[in-house]
Formats: sequence, C-alpha cells, structure tokens
Amino acid sequence: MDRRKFVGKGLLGILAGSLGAEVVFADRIPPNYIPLFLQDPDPFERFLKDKEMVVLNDKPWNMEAQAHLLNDPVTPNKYMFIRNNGKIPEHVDASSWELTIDGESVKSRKTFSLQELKTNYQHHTYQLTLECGGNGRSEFDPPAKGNQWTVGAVSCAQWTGVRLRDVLEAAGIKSDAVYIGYHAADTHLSGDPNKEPISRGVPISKALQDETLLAFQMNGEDIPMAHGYPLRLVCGGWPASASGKWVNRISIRNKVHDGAKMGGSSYRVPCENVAPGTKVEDTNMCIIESMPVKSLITHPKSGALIKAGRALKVNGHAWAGELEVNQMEYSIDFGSNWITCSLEKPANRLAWQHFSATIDFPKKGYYEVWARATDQNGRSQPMVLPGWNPKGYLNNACHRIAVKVV
Ligand SMILES: Nc1nc2c(c(=O)[nH]1)N[C@H]1C(S)=C(S)[C@@H](COP(=O)(O)O)O[C@H]1N2
Ligand SMILES: [Mo]
Repeated sequence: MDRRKFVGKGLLGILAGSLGAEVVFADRIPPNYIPLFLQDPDPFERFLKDKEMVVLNDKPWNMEAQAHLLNDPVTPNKYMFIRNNGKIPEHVDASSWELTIDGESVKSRKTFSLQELKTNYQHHTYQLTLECGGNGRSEFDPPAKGNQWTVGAVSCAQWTGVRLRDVLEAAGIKSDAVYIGYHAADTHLSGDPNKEPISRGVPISKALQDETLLAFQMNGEDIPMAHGYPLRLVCGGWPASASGKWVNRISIRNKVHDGAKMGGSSYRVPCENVAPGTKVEDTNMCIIESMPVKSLITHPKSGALIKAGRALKVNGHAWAGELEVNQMEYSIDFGSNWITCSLEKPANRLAWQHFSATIDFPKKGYYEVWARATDQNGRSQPMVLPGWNPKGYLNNACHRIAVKVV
C-alpha cells in the first residue's frame, strides 16, 4: 500500500478501522506527514512472520528462518523466508490483475485476467520446495557478496494454481520455443521504472512440467503479499529465483531468456569447479538449473542438552531438486561412520522428504549430529563446503547440530 496516497486521499478512517480507534483530528494531519502508526511497520507484523525469523536486509526485505523453525512438514507462512531483489509492489488490485503471454515463440500474444485463469483452467495443488540459490552463502571463503543466508532460505509450502503449460498452450507455443522468461510488478531499488529488479526463467521443458504452476494460493489461502500476491510462478526444485512473484507477463522465448539477473555471475556458477577466488570467463559460467541434494535437521535445535542414557529423536527434511532423495544417514562421530535414518516418500514430486532417527550416545560429552542425503543418482551431500563460485551459490554441505549429553 502507498501510505502517502492513503493519507492524501483521506482514507485514514479505513485504516483507523484496523487500528481499532478513530484517528481524532485526522483532518488536521499536514499533507505530507505520515502518522506514526503508518511509519516503518514492524516487519514481523507486516509480513506475519514469527519473531524468531532473522532479518538480513530491509532494503530490499530479506528474511530467513532458523533450522528449528522449519520443522513443520508443510512450511507455514510465518516461517517462510522472504527474498526480494527490488521493492514489493504497492498497488496490487487482484480484481484487475492480468497476465500476458508474449515473446518470439508465442503463436498469438494473449492477455488473461486473473479471474479467467482461475475459472477457465483446472486447479492443481502441489507441495513444492523452493530454495534460494544463495542459501548457505555465509559459509563461503573468500566471502561472497549478497545476503548472508545461513540455512533458512528454503521452504516447502503447498501451492495451488493452474498449470503454466495449460496457459502457454492456450496462447500457442511455436516449435522454436526454448525458454520462458517472467516479468513482474515489483520495482527496481533505484526507482528507475525502466529497470526490472529481476526477470528470470526456465527452459521450456521445465515450464511444461505438470508441477510448474501459476499459483494464486499458498497453503490454501491467497498468497501473502511478500510471496507474490496475487499471482506467482512456482518452479519447484530449481533455484527459487526462477519462481517469479507478482508475475504479470511471461515471454515464450526462442533463445535463453536474457532478462535481469540471467547473465554474469547471477544465478550462474563456473561450469567446471575452480579454485576459490578464480576469475571465470563469462562463457565458462553455467545457469543453475536443478538444485543439488541437501538436508536440514529441524529438530532438535542445535545446542540441545540431553540426559545420559536417553535416546534422542532427530528429524528433518531432505530434497534434491528434480530428483528424489533415496537415502538419508546421520553421523555422531564427525563423519567416520554413517547410520541410516528412516526416510519418507515426498508428498508429490519436487516436495521435500521427512527423515527421522533415534540416536543413542555412548557416553556423556559433546557430540555433533551430521546429516547426509543421497539422491536417486547416488550423489551425496559433501561434508564440507562444495565448489567455490563468485556469488556463493549451491552450498549443500551436510547440516549439523551440536548436542551435549549430560
Ligand atoms: N518478482 C520477483 N520474483 C522473485 C524475486 C524478486 O525479487 N522479484 N526473488 C526471487 C528469489 S531470488 C527468490 S529466492 C524467491 C524467494 O521467494 P519468497 O520470497 O517467496 O520466499 O523469489 C524469487 N522471485
Ligand atoms: Mo534467491
């Protein structure tokens, strides 16, 4: 909402409704003055987030979860990380929202109202893992610039919407289509209306998957504003930057989409591993596609104290981009021995999987529980930081928690 406009239009009365009190002397508020209750809203209240969420940046808003907050099988809004590249749109009117399908490879450019999308296409619901490509960045050395995500830039909410495929097919996809690119209503931090904060996309094969949605609901309700209300692209299993929020245009491209943050070192990594700090030629950088195998211990919280002789129940989630996780193990001896955990099937393709284990510790003392997932192709998480890259993407090193047996 544009607070200034509200004040200007004399809509204070409506806002006072949410305050639960009349703004006495509202008519005397000077033209450009913003009343305190409209200034700098508390981000936790504004975004309906839990107070244990961690704010990494407020311009733009970026917030992450702590591992123990992500224990729910389906991530509720209050624990969902927020990643913005620009400014959250201020005037969103769902009743007039439109989505245009255009691009070199569309048969006929078409515009759909949100209402048409909702009424004319079948609805589908999937639980989809969205992990920021930069999750885990804080561990890179030399350090990588950008939000210093630790482990909490991952979520697995339930998304409801229509298949992107159904909508693209309604406009017609030419045979030379190779990619789609999204455009959205958020604005560039510079305020320059000609610049997009981000405009990424995916190859047409990913765009046409059953689970790739144009979503209008998250966890059974309207998508919260910070997560893309009223319409969002959701491409589970890929860097979450491919899942455009506030999407109002999707271009079917006859080449790799070249929108903002598709080139350079944005969401790209050296095609081959390089030594930390190496300068890599543009042509040797590859776009991140499916995210690598990873897991997170969500219970107990690191630092747990347990009584000697008591078993400890540990649980968490594992995911592997486009792939399924087919083995989950833990170690209490710094990776010397690995013991199998029980691992559930995903709710659907591209959803994270729950694991658990009951651990007995041999004697009193300090331990670490390390968790390691292996995907269906036999690739496991590395025990230490994987390949360095300029922007610090794809850190899928084993997660670990400290436990003291007393
Ligand atoms: N329009 C728009 N879409 C966007 C972004 C953005 O800044 N603007 N950020 C992307 C990135 S980098 C991530 S990690 C996810 C974060 O989604 P979330 O804030 O709903 O968790 O949204 C993606 N979609
Ligand atoms: Mo991201």
